[in-house]
Amino acid sequence: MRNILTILLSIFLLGTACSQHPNAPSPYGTLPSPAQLEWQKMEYYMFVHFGPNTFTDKEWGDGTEDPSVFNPSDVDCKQWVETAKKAGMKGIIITAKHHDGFCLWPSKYSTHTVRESLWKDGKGDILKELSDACREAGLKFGVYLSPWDKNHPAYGTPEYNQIFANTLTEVLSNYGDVFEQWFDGANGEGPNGKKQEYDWTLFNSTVYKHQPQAVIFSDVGPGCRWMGNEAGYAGETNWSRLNVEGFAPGNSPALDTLNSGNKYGKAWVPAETDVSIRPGWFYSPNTDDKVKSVEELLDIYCASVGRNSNLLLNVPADRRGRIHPNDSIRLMEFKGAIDRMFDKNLAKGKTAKASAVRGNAKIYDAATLLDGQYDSYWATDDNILTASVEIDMGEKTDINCIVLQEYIPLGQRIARFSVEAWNDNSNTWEQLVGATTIGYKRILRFKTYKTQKVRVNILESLACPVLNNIELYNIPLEYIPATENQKTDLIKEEGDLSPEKWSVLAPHIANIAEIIDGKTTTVSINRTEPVILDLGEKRSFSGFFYTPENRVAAPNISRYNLYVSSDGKNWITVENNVMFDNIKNNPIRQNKYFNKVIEARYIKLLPLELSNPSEVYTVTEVGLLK
Ligand code: FUL
Repeated sequence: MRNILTILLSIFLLGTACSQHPNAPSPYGTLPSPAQLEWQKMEYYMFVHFGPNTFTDKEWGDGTEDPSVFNPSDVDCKQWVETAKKAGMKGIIITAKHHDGFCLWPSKYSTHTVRESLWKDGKGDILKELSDACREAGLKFGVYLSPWDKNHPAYGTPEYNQIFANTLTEVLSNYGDVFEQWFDGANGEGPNGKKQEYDWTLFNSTVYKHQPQAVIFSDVGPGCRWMGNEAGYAGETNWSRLNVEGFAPGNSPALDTLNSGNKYGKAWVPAETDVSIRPGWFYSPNTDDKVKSVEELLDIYCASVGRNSNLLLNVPADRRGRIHPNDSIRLMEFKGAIDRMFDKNLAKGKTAKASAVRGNAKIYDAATLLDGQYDSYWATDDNILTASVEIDMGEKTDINCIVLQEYIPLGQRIARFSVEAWNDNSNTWEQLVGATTIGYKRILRFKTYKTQKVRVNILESLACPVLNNIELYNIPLEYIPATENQKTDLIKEEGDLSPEKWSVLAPHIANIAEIIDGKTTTVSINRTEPVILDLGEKRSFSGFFYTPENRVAAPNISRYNLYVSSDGKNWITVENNVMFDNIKNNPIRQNKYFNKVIEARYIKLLPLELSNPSEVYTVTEVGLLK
């Protein structure tokens, strides 16, 4: 009897053992929090810049503007929400308070708010209208607040930090759930000429107290990080890990580190790509015809969402308080293009096999890559760091795009991979594309290839690879860039004075004429030397422009004096100690209009300060505005 019992027990135990799965892979490195994972799955959401700058053609207000300039004629936050939703976006982040200190809600900690404006007789509240509209439509609501405040009298004193924390409390406890708190790290002078020492520990703890689930954006997180430029391009290599020790917002690691993260970083601080649909962040009628093209937006999408980063696309509200038709039409075209690209996943329902499967268990096999389930994944045994997956589409098919996803709840592991296609003429695998990191999502576009089988090779992984999704597409040819990252610089604009008779009198360097040739080449000039133009004759003009070198790390002019003269000897100061706002992070052409039309033959531009320390400064182009 005892023997029979022992045998039965053994059979039972054996049965249980066989039906048990091998353990799931242990997590690798630091991991996303549940809030960061949920945030990453949002992928694409809207930034709205709105405030006094909307009405003054400025990128940075100086806090002295009369609040009555903020007077939108027809605010409709529901229209923003509807536009964002139709564009496929999952949320909206609003500039509740920009550097000018103006609050889009009637804050009791400021006297520079919607309450002091003419809008709705001072009774309006943009945060209320927008958060209500978001909630109603099922979009998430987020807030941008700049600690830099050029208006607040306490800015630059120790008291200001608590005032800013109170301001945060107001915003974070009165408008429902906030999915992201966007902290601008910019730190400049306030009304008393002083900079503030920010208390980030206080600011972050205030956010978590009122919105524990909020993801905090700053140069260095803790929730998500700036990816180092405002042009829309996350690193080709992009780790979600970052070493943050010793850094703070405004005092961040090198820009290329922000762009690529740290392979062995200690904190999980994924990248967010913030970029504007127009050249500047705020609405201006001057940029109505400069809304980015569908091709540019697709490149940005593939270089952000397609490179393990979320995309925060800025669509400014216009002077009515609505999204301008040029932007909303473009957004719908862009959404149409994305839908067409990802309309038919050619791998769906097809078969996949892997060179290695964890414990040979079905739950980790390659079929999980094609099942559309986020939480089912392919993995190998712990000691297998290189492996391949082969997808058989059953018949020869044109493909030119692949989407891959790592299962990041277990960490980011893959450091290098390649994609190959089977060539049945030569009976060999041919490489289509190779890249480094995958992370939450990687999208790669390549030249169209007709094949029945595609192979993904994991060539370097920091722990056993864990992938949960592979998709294959044949996207319309016009959505494949000739060369990735190719961008055209429109240097000439309508309204520029024609430079035919001009010459550059100083500095005396060989290629100096390139600063007025209408092309994108950049010239480096000794930092003490001004640029002097001779227009060949007296001309009248109402402003000038400076096109910097289009690189965040370039030593561009950030503060300048401008003089004019009729004889080249006696100079009149037209602009004294003026800034090119935000030129460091967004090095685009700067148009500066004077308050009156000027007549002169000679122009002198003297740099006073550069956006990056250097002995030389860079100029792509200078010119005059009609
Ligand atoms: C920067 C600001 O200085 C710009 O004006 C803009 O708001 C951008 C999103 O962040 O730091």
